[in-house]
Amino acid sequence: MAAAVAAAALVLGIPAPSAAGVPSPPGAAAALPVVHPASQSLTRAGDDVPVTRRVVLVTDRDTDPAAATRIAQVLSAHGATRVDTAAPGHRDASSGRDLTVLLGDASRPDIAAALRGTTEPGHAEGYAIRVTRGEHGAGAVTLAGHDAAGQFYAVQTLRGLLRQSGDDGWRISGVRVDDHPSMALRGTIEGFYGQPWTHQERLDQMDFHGDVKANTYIYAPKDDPYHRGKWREPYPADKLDELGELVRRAAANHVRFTFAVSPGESICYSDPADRAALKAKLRAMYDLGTRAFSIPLDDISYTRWNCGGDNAAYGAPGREAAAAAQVDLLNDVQRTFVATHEGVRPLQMVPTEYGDLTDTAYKRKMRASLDPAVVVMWTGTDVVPPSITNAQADAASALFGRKVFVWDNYPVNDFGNTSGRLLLAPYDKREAGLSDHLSGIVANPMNQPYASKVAVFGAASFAWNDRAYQADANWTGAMSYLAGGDRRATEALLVFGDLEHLAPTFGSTPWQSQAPRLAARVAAFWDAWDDGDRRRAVKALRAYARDIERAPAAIRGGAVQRGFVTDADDWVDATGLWGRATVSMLDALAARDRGDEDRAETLAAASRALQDRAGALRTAPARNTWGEVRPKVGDGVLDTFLVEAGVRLDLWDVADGARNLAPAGTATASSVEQDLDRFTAGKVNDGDPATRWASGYSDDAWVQIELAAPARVAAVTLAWEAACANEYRIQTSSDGTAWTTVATERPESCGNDVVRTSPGEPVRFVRMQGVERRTTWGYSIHEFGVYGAPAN
Ligand code: LTM
Repeated sequence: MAAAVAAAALVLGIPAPSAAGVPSPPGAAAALPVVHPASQSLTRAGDDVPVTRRVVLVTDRDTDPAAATRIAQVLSAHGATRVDTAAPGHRDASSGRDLTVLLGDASRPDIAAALRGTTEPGHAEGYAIRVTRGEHGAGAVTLAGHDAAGQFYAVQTLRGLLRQSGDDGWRISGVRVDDHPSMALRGTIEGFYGQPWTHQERLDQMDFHGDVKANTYIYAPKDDPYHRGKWREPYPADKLDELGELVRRAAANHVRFTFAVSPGESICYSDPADRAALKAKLRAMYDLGTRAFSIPLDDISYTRWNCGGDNAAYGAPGREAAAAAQVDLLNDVQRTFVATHEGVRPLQMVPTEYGDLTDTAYKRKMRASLDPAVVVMWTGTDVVPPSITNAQADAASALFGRKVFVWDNYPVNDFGNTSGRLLLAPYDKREAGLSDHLSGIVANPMNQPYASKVAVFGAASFAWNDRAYQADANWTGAMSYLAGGDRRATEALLVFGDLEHLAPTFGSTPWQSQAPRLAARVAAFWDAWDDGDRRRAVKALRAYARDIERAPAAIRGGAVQRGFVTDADDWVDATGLWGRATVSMLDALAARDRGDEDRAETLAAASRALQDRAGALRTAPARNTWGEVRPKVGDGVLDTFLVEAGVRLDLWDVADGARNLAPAGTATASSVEQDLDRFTAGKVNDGDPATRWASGYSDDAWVQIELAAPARVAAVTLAWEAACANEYRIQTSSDGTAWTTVATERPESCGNDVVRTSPGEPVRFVRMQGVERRTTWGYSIHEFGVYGAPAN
């Protein structure tokens, strides 16, 4: 007998459906839908089929309950007013006109017959979909899972196959899909320092993981005291209740809640009581339903023991002895806990040497003695690697004697170089083919869970199908997902995300650049401006600046997930101000170009006031370990543009309308920090705000530009890195030998300095001569601008 499940079945608190696929443009009926993660195979099989008001959902006892609940929810949100369930073979008078959905195991006879040539999945977590149209025009959708997870993922893909067709309601693309994950482990490790996510945020993340076909969430928040410092102590009852709810919510989304406990700061490896305490902690989580466990041993000292017993058991402290002690513990947990408890997956661990490719006594001991079943994590060639290649993954796997499991430190923002940043660039620079060399990838997210979804959406998509992954298209898909498919909000998020694109490493060179879309527009602006095509230049950049200005309203307009808006609130505020400042400055340039000097001055002053307001904003409350800091927005691109535009206005009548002559000149310096290629003098005039010159560690260091031809110089701009000067001089010379000091500066803070000079006699050389450093490092400058006019 058919049973109505419809909307009433939505009891799990799963969020309203949103785009797993990017909406197709109108009129593109026959175009294949874009689905994230990309399916292994998705081809057109026939016409699209309508979602009818009544849908018959055919299930049996092997149908995954989570998949059944989700499909009912998806159909109800896309035009079905009634979803009736029926058993296979059941016939119902009206079903000939209604959409029929077969959901279940691929081996079920009605499903196997309906697949009609669509490849049977044959792969863990795999599934097949076949959409067909019957004689009466009614559709049939077959969702066939290799296992329960496969059924659930078939439903997730179906969300991306829905498209609205005018007044006609919703349609399902007439496709055939054959899909499975490329990597067995996909998802996140909540492994950052600073304020852990809240319980509600984690529940939401479980639903999100289900949406993006991620099957792993590792619970390892560094600042949960019971995870590290108080690892021996059981969780208090209320916390345990929360964890239990989380485990259940994870299971309802086919996510393996993976419980991690990190005893390395205080454990006595050889002490039976400590081992028993550790296993008791795991056992409590097992009793809650957890079937996956991890013992991270990162960020601990391995050159001292926590007890005298370990000295007796493993010898004097050192790399090899530390590995021996860790192996002893891990093998014990794997063999006497994991292997003896029904359904538990192989133990995971994070080695103390997790972020390099150097063979050491520690790694040799690990690969020789660690139980082969234990899964080993690795962060790449560094804590935050600029990229991960197949060759590196192979090398790491060889070092640890098994395919490593990547702990990807992106988009985590708990370290100094991320201060004031949301990391919203797409997941990128991981080589296609890594699925052959790794056991999986989990992303370590930001303290801001909703904002992390941009990168995690990409990481999960990459892990599902690395060979088909396209960073840019996926980025749009991620924003569309956060915006519930709303086009205007999606566009606003892309504009906003571009301004939060910079992704730092632990070193001085970011691995993702700042605001690449804006930077390209700014470069085009100055090209057109300097070519004399000023109106066109202003029109084009102003349109984008207006998009920046209006992004906050679109982001806060209602379509974007509330949690994202909360996470990004301070950055969104700052974005609005920077956008207005940019529009105002462009209007000032346009007014000056029209000859309206007064209006130009008023508008430039308004822009500067807005820049000051934006610069005065602080993130509050601070979830991160950085404390209260300025939310960074397009830094190095937006602020640099505004400085340059301001200088151009200031110098309008000076030196025939000064322009930046530095890029055509040659930079040299007294010294380069550790003679590193990435800090050479040429970085100050390469036009790239992400690069920088850094000097040796002396007060009298200098960097200079030799101009292409003698010029009258009206201003110098310096974009300082954090290692700036307490005092410096600007000097000029016609021959590079005899120098004249034209300005002495004592800046209050490290930022963008604009130094006006009197354009007197033509000079060939302009120098920043250091007098006193602000830090123990040298001097460091991103860009050195020389504004003037060639003497001839
Ligand atoms: O990366 C690992 C394995 N451990 C820690 C993380 O907990 C931390 O979030 C990241 C980023 O700061 N760095 C680490 O070393």
